[in-house]
Amino acid sequence: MADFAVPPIRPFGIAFEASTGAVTRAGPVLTRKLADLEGLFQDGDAWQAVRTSDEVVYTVHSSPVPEVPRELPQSITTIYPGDVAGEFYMTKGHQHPDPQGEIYLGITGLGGLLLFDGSEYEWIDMAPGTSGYIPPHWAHRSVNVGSAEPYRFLAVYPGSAGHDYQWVLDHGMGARAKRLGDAFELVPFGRAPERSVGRAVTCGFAGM
Ligand code: S6P
Ligand code: ZN
Repeated sequence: MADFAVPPIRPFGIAFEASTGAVTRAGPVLTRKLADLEGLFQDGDAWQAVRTSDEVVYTVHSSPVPEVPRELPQSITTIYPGDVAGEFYMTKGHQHPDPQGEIYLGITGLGGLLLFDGSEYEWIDMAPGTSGYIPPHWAHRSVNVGSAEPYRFLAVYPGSAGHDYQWVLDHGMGARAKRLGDAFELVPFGRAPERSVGRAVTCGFAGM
């Protein structure tokens, strides 16, 4: 498997393959299956029942730009359609331990960017061409909100930001994106540690 490059890095172009999420030049590729998402879906029994299914929930194709200070790594995340007991497939979600901003750009499919600062959450509808801004100190998770096609986006982030996944397990993400007919709804976390101040918003994309 390809690895990150070692600085100093000379300028180079990166091709993004919109139909697969692959990048050229290629760096590491991460695959997250249902079994890798322990403790994240609200219905733990439903997750237990499907955890061995070997189903891929999302992939992350990175360029060779390394996660080190002063570099700007890029990656393409692809979240496949699906849900666990009505809660849509999503990324694990994380905080940046070194609080720095990040930019997402929707490429294919329809999704959402859920942000949580520990007390309030925000939601950004993501579609091809939509750029979502993640300010410092906001944990972030991406969701495929139920369209039949994969939701795919580009992420660009400071190489020194880091990834804290335990923060999300400890604090939650403020809300959950769940199926509501042909659309979706955001349901605030309802029990400790799921408590939060947030908005119960019903959202949806026409034609889904
Ligand atoms: C990195 C950026 C994304 C995510 C990717 C997977 O800062 O936010 O590349 O790593 O979408 O999400 P997660 O929560 O599993 O890292
Ligand atoms: Zn991030």
